[in-house]
Amino acid sequence: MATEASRVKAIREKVEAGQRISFEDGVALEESNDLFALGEMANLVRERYNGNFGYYNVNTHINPTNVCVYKCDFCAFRADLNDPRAYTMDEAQIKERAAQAHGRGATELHIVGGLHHKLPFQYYVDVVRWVKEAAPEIHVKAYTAVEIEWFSKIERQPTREILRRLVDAGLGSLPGGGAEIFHPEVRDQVCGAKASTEAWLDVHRTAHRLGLHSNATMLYGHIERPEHRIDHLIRLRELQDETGGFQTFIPLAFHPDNSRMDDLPKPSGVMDLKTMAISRLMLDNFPHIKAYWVMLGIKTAQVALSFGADDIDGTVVHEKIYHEAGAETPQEVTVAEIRRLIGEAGRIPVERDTLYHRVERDGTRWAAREHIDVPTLAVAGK
Ligand code: V47
Repeated sequence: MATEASRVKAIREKVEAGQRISFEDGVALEESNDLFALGEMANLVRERYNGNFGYYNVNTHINPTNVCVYKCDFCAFRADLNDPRAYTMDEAQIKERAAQAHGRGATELHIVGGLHHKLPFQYYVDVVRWVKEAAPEIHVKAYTAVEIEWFSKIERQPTREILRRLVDAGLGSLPGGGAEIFHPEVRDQVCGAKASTEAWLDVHRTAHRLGLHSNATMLYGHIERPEHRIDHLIRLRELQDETGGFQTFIPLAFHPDNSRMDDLPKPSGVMDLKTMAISRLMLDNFPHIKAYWVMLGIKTAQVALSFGADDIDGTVVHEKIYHEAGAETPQEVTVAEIRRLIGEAGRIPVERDTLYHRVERDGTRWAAREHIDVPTLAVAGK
């Protein structure tokens, strides 16, 4: 029987040769405790694609409502219609938030929220329109595939039509949320009521066909097993082979506080770094892997820049989903601090916009420059 060391050595040879690794290889990496070997391999791929750059952006989050028809076990953000915590932002509040973000030099607004029992699709279209009226230059990255599927149900229109209407209002791209864990053994338990795996993948397929870019996520560190994570990554890799429309993958570390799974421990530092590294290795066709500092904590996100990640997201303000679930990270990190952390990790800090154009900045004024191309996404053995 092959030892752990010999299995990792065989995988390392494939990675060095630029060959695709298999489901079994992924599971073997999950079973390995050789964190250094995992980090070294992931770093090789990371540097092959993104050299020594460490990307960040300047963004703000808006969560227009926390009222949600679904009750996902991991979610500490949602509220019932009559819950005293329930809120829905109106036009003035959305516009104020967008104008504030613009005034602070944000290039992106990340908008996601609950699926309100009573709000019509038009409200969600208006949110995008209000943002663009208040801050026309800002890129609107809005609504997860789960939200898009919900809009399609309440509006009785195909997702293509829903996306078209949102694009007409000013939508620029889709965030990667709502993916959780695709495997039915887990999905059915933690969020069985909401958009299925097939529906999630199909929304992104449709978006990519319309020329939109999107991100993808995986919520790890709860009830899933290693093979569920590898299965998740392979399903994303297959869709990316088909469309090429994903930009960034973001592994999301589960935060248990105030959720219905608050008896579970938080994922450990080792799990965070292993998941980051394995994601980089499995997703050989994704240009970017993001260490979302709000979720991971700033210190782990910084170390993750040597474990496969090339991006640490933004200077996020007004984030609610993780902070309700116990994230102890601050609401905002200054640009100077982000640049210092990236530089101290031995990387060259580069501000990017949502679609990975290099940003040139003079205070809060900015301009998007050339696209950041990732050189070799051709992988042998697909
Ligand atoms: O889908 C919810 C997760 C996601 C918890 O695309 C939780 O650039 C941990 O997808 N503990 C939404 N996670 C956020 C998201 C995201 C974040 C940053 C960047 C991008 C991007 C996307 O948050 C949800 C769910 O998977 N989530 N509750 C929790 N208690």
